[in-house]
Amino acid sequence: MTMSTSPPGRSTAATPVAADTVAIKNFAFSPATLRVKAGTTVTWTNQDTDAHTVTSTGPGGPLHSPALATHGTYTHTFTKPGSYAYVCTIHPFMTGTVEVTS
Ligand SMILES: [Cu+2]
Repeated sequence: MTMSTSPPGRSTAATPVAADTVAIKNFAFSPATLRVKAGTTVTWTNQDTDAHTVTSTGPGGPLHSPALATHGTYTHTFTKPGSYAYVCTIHPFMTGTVEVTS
């Protein structure tokens, strides 16, 4: 049989992942939910051939990337604890969250 099973490490998108990088690929943010400590600089890298943005949802959010070309990067340093939701404004179905802990 050629059935492939997911390794346990590759869990669902909703599980927070402790890291400081987010890949944008296949029209999704990976990991979709990132958990970092306050003061962490997070880097997004676009690995798709389509342009994407990293844009906070709601007013007053800190994330406002330009349209990122292939291999383009965007960084932001999160100084305050909280939950920061964002989308790609070009593809609003692409959503992500950064959870910042103290
Ligand atoms: Cu996009």
